[in-house]
Amino acid sequence: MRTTLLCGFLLMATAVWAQNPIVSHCYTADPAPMVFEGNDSLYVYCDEDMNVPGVNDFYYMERWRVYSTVDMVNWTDHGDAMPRTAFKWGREGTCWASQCVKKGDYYYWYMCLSKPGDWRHYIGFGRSKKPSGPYKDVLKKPLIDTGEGGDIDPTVFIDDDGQAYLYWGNNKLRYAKLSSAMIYINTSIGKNGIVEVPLTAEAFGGVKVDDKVTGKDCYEEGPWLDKRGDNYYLMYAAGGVPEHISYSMSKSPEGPWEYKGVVMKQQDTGSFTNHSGMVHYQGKDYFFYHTGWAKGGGGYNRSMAVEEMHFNADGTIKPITATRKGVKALRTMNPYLQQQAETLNAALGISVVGNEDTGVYVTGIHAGDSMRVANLDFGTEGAKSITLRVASANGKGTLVIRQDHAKGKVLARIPIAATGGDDVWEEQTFDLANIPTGTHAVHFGFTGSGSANLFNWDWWQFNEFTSEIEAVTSSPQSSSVFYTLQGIPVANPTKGIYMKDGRKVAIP
Ligand code: FUB
Repeated sequence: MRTTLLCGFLLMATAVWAQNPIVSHCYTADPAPMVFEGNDSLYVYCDEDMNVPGVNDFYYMERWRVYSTVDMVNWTDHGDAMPRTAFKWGREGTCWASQCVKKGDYYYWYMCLSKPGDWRHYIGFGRSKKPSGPYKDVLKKPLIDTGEGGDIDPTVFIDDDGQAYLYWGNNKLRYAKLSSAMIYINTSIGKNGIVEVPLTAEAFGGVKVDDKVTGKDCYEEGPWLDKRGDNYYLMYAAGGVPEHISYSMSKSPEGPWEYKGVVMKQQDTGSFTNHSGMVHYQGKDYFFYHTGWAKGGGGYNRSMAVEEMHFNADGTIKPITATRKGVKALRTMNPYLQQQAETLNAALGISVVGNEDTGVYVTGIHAGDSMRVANLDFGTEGAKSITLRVASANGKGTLVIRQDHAKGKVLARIPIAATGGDDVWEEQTFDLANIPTGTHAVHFGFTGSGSANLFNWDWWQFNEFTSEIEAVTSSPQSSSVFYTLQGIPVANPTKGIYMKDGRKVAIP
């Protein structure tokens, strides 16, 4: 009995702290993290492993996806930011690794995919004015085509002098300098602008010939080029398959590279590939990689994960272990602000899609599905109600909101009435049966009948249980104007808390 109790307690503790994988409602691979100047969020670009019946023994990837976070534990899914079909020359199911950078007013997302009738990959890119897209193939043809294959896994890095470098390659490592407009390569170096990096033991720890590794290590694929201080880093998937992550350093983005060792050794994470990226965010360094850890996951159904990374005084990287625990939240989430339903700590069963009218929203909701949002600070007074923006064709779904986890205290049981269609959106406010106070995760569970989507969900917002808000919300307000909490109309509100449409809103 004592053992059972202890095990239960440990399991619960593990569940509470497990933050990896960072996305669990779909399979995400080849993470490329990025922080853009002037933007508070950390973005991760990736490709989506798709679980397609009959295609179980290889990759099938039809799109790239973008996620962002401000707290490292809740991740906003930005939907289908770049479908394969955006590349008219692209082959079905071949959307592999990518990385996005910003230059000037544009975001440039470099990725690799095949052409119809051809299994070789080519590097192309999408351009957008927003980090979450939509991205367009402005070149309308591959940017990189060596004619030899292996043109996969682009990493792009803009040096302090503004010069952008593109590295890539499987079993060969190549680089090119991008033109200042980022859409061509500078042909003045290497062979037509492409330089092949010698895969020597000094540079990569060993060499691989005919799949046999001689020496301690070798370059395989998935390069990541970055810089900290005066040091340039090249991380890569290493050692053949199954892969681990190793790295080399240099004083120049063009090398020569010096092998420095293993960053993340091969571990049984359920994925025989690994693919890494590093990023500095809110004073910490983070290492992103992928595993087979999501439910039903494996080598072709991978999931992104993150760990904190640390450097030694000489710039070398301290080895990192893949953990289920992942990283700690950087801050709490405010439940009294409108939060997108697709901002998730974990989810099962649901899908995230988007369209021009609604933007991104949660759909594919069925009985037994669930979503979780972590670290909501309800304050001392707590929440009295929740407002949802939902659309439902059948009105057969019920949302059960629980505190902390799937078996936690029920905060509300909300039948979602039919709104007239899956695209007819309504804002509905429901009182809570229990008042959450302090900091908690919230578990959204779904019950209902039938095999059809129960409802679509755009956003939610808890409403605070305070007399101050009661007093303000009861004052008459125009529907289109922001007011200060004292009731003074504000034409162009800046950062702060305001009243709009009779509700308290915050402009971050
Ligand atoms: O995702 C497909 C391929 O698997 C990537 O391009 C490689 O880096 C490996 O992760």
